[in-house]
Parts: sequence; C-alpha cells; structure tokens
Amino acid sequence: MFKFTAIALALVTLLLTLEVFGVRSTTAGEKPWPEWSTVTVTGEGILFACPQGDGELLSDKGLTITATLRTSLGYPVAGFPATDLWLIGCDSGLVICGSARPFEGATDVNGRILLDGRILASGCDNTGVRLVAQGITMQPCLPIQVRSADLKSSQGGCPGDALCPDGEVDLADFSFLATHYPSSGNPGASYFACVDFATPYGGSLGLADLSRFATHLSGQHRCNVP
Ligand SMILES: [Ca+2]
Ligand SMILES: [Ca+2]
Repeated sequence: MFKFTAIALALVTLLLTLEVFGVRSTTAGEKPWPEWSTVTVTGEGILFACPQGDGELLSDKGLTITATLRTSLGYPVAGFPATDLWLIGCDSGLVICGSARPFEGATDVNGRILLDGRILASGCDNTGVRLVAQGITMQPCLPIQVRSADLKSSQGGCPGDALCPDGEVDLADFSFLATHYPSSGNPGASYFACVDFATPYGGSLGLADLSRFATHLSGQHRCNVP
C-alpha cells in the first residue's frame, strides 16, 4: 500500500513538473493560439509564384520560415501537420489555388517546424505574407513579396493596373505584362512591381522577367487543385 502511494505521488509530482515547465504536448485537436505562437523568417525576399505550383521555392531565395505553435495556455502543439499550414498575402493580394498546401512534415515535441515550399497562387502582394494554421492567422507579416504570373482574366478582365486573376496564365496576362515592358513600340513603359518576376528587381522590366513569364504561358499553367 505504501509502495503504491509513493509511486502515485511520484507520478503526480512528475506531471506537475512537466506542466510547470511547459513540456507537456497537447492532445489532438487543440488549436494554435496566435498570441503564444511565433513565426520568423531568415530574411526578406521576392518570390515568383504560379497557380500550377511550379514557382520559386522559399529556399531558392535563401528563406526558411520557422513556426513554433502553442496553445492558448502556452503549451507546444506537437504533431501539427504541415498540410494545415499555408500562406496568405498580408494585404489580401493573393488568391491561393484551391486547397493547395505548400508544406510537408509536422511540428516536433516543442511545436516547432521549419517550412520550405512553393506558393500555389494567383495575384500579387508586395506587402508580405502571413502564416495560417488551420484557418487561424498567425503574426507577424513576414517580409516576403509574392508575384504570380496570373494577374489578369481573359473573361471580362479589369482596367489598367487593377488585378483580377482567373487561375490561369493566359494571353490576358501577357498583354498586361507587355504594357509595362519597354520596347521600341512602348519606349515609355511604366514600371510595375507585380510583373517584375525575376532578378534584377526594380528600375524597368528586362528579358529575365519576360522569359520567366513565357515558360508558364507556353505551358498553359493553371490552378488544377479543386
Ligand atoms: Ca490569367
Ligand atoms: Ca526584373
């Protein structure tokens, strides 16, 4: 009897210690809480995206996102699947392709995960991106600008530099790029950052921007994820 009581007391003490030091892993179904979770990135950069999913990787630009997810009580969310994580534009400029999920793996016992992947998106957002975990938007806005090859629609469209992507890289997108591409027929083309798809960035568009776009136009790239 004494032995049983001693073991029970030891177990209770151990559990209390784990609770106090926050090493308890959560049970399945607990949600990450933005105020206790952290999201960081190794730097800043500009990422080219395509709704088909063959844009640039974060790591192509030397970027890795580290997320540490914790519950409303501050406990780590272990085993949280990366398929429940995705990025949105901080200024709502990106249209994410269906239920596309760019990341793989799961959080470790500390609720931590390193993220690399491509963004399956249309649109453009030069203000940055935020991580979303099971529909819950995390903070802060990370300094990663995203520019997709799909910015305009061939069905109806929209005027000037307004963006109205339709999920497909098509001639409407090419026509829009051409309005900002300097040429003998368009020497005074104005710079527009959302079509500046490749290095060097800034100043005016160049062959690298046109070439990158062209490979996605010729392949008839579109959002195929329902
Ligand atoms: Ca389009
Ligand atoms: Ca460029």
